[in-house]
Amino acid sequence: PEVPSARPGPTAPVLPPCPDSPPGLGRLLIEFTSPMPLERVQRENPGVLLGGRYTPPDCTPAQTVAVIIPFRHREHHLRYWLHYLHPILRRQRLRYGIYVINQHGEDTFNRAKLLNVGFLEALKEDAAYDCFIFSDVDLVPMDDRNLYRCGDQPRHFAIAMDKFGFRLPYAGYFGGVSGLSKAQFLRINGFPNEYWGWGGEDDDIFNRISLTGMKISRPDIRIGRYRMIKHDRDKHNEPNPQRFTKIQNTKLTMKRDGIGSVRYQVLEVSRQPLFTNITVDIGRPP
Ligand code: UD2
Ligand code: MN
Repeated sequence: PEVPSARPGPTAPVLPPCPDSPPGLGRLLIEFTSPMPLERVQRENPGVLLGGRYTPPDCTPAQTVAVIIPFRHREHHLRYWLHYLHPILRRQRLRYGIYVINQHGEDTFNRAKLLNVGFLEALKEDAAYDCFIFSDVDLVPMDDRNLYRCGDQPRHFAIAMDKFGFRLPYAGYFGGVSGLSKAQFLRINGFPNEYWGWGGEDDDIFNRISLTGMKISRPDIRIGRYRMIKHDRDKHNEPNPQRFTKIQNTKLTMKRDGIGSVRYQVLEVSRQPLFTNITVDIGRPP
């Protein structure tokens, strides 16, 4: 094999680029029945650094990926997510960090606003992040050929879910797990801050992408398969009755409502062994 011929310094060896299609990926067996203590997940992932950071030891990745998880009271799901995703992301040869954006208090949940906070706070931690993967805490891919990376168009990863019979529920569906480069995210002014409660925010994001002339890229339907941990609707995340009218108005609202207008207060940043927890006050619906 060819050896890279850049001048290696005495302390920093030059590593070859990480492979485009890493070896050893394929279908996975995913189940949520055996208990999953956090201590076990930590033991199984010794290579992960404080705050949930990881860099492949033997190659140089093209991107630095921030995984952003909107969160409140789902510790049980987070343990499964960390158990499955850390080894997957490692096998995918990614340089990454995990950010759990925890909504403080018991006011109405706001998924998209938490994701905006995650984008800004991850960049404050490391300005090198150039790819952002937004994932529900309860979604685990069933095939690790579904690479958690950004491309030249926004990416939708969770396209074939067990709860939808492994089919795309509708053409404009963009929920669950999605990924945008920093430039793509800024181009759509980030995500809406004004969707309180369940639903609609993913469709608004889809509209933003279409309205700025981008096209969604998706994996093969046989690869983009996911399991969702079964759950009831959470308290304080009732379906938002305004969602149907709001998604009709994305064109008008996206210029003023987005990453440029998000207001919040970080209450705590805590670097755990497998993730960084950011607890944030995002206010409440008007
Ligand atoms: C669907 C979408 C989701 C989002 C949502 C509507 C799928 C697979 N996912 O999820 O992306 O568009 O509809 O808002 O279609 N969460 C908490 N605590 C809470 C409430 C929510 O942590 O109290 C987080 C958590 O990461 C969860 C996510 O928000 O996975 C979405 O909420 P959900 O799982 O209750 O909604 P679901 O499954 O209908
Ligand atoms: Mn869910």
